Amino acid sequence: LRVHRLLLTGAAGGLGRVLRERLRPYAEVLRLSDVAGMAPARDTSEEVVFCDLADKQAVDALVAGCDAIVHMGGVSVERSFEEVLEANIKGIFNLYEAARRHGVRRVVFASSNHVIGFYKQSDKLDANVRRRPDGYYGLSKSFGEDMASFYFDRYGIETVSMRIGSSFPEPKDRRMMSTWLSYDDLVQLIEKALFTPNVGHTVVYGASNNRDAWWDNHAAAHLGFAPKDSSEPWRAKVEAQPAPAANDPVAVYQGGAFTAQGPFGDS
Ligand code: NAI
Ligand code: 15L
Repeated sequence: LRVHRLLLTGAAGGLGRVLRERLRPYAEVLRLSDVAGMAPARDTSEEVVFCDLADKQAVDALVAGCDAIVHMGGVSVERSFEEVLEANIKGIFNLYEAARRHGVRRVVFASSNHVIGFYKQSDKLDANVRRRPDGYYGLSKSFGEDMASFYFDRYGIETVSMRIGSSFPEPKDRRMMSTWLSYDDLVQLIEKALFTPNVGHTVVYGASNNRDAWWDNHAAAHLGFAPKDSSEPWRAKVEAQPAPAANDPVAVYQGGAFTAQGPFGDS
């Protein structure tokens, strides 16, 4: 299964650089966009477009001609409200408005575990729990999920919101033993999110098949996402690190350190 032109935002980022390679099989043309520097297009299968997500006109031009969008761009950690407002809140509005105007039917949105970050690590969650964002960043992802819901109900644009845990080459700490999402499993999830019919607005947790899982994806079973990797091979290495105090936010909350960060800048 392939789309003709697939837009990848955040293409210069940590996951964007991985996906630039790994999404090639799913599109005839991959349009890559970011505000940060990107390598030039390697051939006619790539288009490289510098674009600030907060710039409505630029986003409109970016989305024109695309058949689907994988939206990874934006502020990806806790920052001042003003920074988050530009890149993530105005950014996702600009993106959905452009999708509506240009007839894009499917969006894959990089939401985050930080929309539910204030749950305890002892809680087990499915996609229907009340959100408990753990900062301005988490709030912006929460807004993004509502934006996706609204654009489906009003305009029929379908979205899969992936509440990504921690997607890095390997789990780096005890918390990530539960939240880790391997790159292979991320790519599988995006493939399912792009090509499963009739997803409406689906919320799915993006984690590998980790032993001490916090999240239950039964509400997204129609995607058929079946993660193959696990954090287990890194257990000994991670547990060799000094353990945090039992009352340290990194050991208490699902969102870990994000629950205690900031305020930053103007906020
Ligand atoms: P990253 O910070 O490495 O990449 C984000 C990219 O967005 C950067 O290249 C940045 O230049 C770009 N960006 C920021 N503001 C922008 C703007 N105004 N206009 C255009 N581009 C802008 O983050 P990473 O790790 O690659 O994450 C990708 C996405 O996945 C982000 O949306 C992040 O919130 C989300 N996510 C990532 C997780 C992870 O474990 N890596 C976990 C949960 C969510
Ligand atoms: C996120 O949402 C961030 O984008 C990423 O950098 C990690 O901090 C991740 O969550 C996490 O919670 O580990």
